Amino acid sequence: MEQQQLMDRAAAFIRQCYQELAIDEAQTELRMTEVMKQIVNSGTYRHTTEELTHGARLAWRNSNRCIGRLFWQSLAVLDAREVESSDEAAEAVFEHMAFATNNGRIRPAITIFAQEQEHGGGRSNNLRIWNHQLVRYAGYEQPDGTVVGDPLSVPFTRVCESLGWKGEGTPFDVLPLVIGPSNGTPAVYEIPEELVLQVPLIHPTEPRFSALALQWYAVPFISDMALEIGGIRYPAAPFNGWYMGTEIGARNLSDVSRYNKLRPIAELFGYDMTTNTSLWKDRALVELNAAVLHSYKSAGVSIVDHHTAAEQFGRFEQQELAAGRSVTGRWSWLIPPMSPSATPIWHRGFDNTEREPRFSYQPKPYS
Ligand code: HEM
Ligand code: NRG
Repeated sequence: MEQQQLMDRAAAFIRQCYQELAIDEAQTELRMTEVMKQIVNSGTYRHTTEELTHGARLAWRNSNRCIGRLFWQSLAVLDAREVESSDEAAEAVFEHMAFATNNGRIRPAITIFAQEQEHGGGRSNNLRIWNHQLVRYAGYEQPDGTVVGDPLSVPFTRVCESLGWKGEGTPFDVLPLVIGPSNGTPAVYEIPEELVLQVPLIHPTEPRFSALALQWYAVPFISDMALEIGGIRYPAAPFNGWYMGTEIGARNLSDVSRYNKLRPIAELFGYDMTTNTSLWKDRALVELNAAVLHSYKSAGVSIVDHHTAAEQFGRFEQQELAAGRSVTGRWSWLIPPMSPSATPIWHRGFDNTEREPRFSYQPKPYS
């Protein structure tokens, strides 16, 4: 990045951060001078713990595709910037998982590893977490082209296998943690079983539902996005909240290109699948999503339904307006994938301007 651009982004962040944290003008100016000096002398600068914490929370607040932003101020920020080896990184990731899972009372958290050091125009060779999420199920393509497990995980599962990992071959094998430099051979770690809380799916009124042998993991930990704060990039910054039920029931387990379970569910409930007009897919979706919410609640695992999440998003907007800020958002992601027009979000528009601090996509470290 051009030095001038870095300085501009750093200045904008420091101003916003210190103003929101109610730090006085004199201290803000002092810090501004210090940051500019660091940039001139070293080409980059280092965030204080306070800046890192607030910066990560702002990145959540600015996540246009996230409906869960009401709780942005409660994000726990774990500083792992001193970590250098893959082994230490895996240790930090495991600590994050235990803290966040909290026996089911999920705590939103982020672990932030070293910032990117730029050199000679290209990107440096920082540690990356190669997994899309810390917990995901493997996908194995069969000779006949069908997939056992999660079809979305097929390419990454192949990477794991090429690194010497071998799964049991069930539809719900938890993939290993893969950490390494963006170019070079990574290390592979089996995630300790006690850190992977999972929920077998049961239905509130149909006992035969459990015969489908469906399950999902408790906590979504996104681990492949970069965090950008004031012109500084953090290529490894895994974060988690809790699930909205529809992510599991109206996408992961029901998409035709994922676990594709609407047919077996409709069969179990005896819906007429010879005609679209019986709405068997819609009915199966409702029962599957009811089962997801009921199962997580019964297991004591945090989850939110899409109606409550939409209400909470409305409160988030009110709260931001009251603080004198506007809310940005991406409509096509904020609407839930089930009954979207039954939420207020459907009937509105959003300004999809992208603000920094933010979470951004980055190229995969494998091809
Ligand atoms: C996206 C809900 C916490 C950052 C989403 C999506 C949902 C959601 C439903 C859309 C996902 C999709 O359609 O695939 C929630 C809920 C949370 C929560 C219920 C509970 C606390 C967080 C936290 C962060 C975050 C803690 C970051 C600190 C994001 C980002 C995206 C997103 C960056 C976009 C992901 C992408 O582009 O793939 N969230 N979220 N969310 N959320 Fe949240
Ligand atoms: N749809 C994905 C997860 C995306 C992020 N969702 C959250 N994030 N709830 C899935 O696995 O279904 N979060 O940080 O809580």
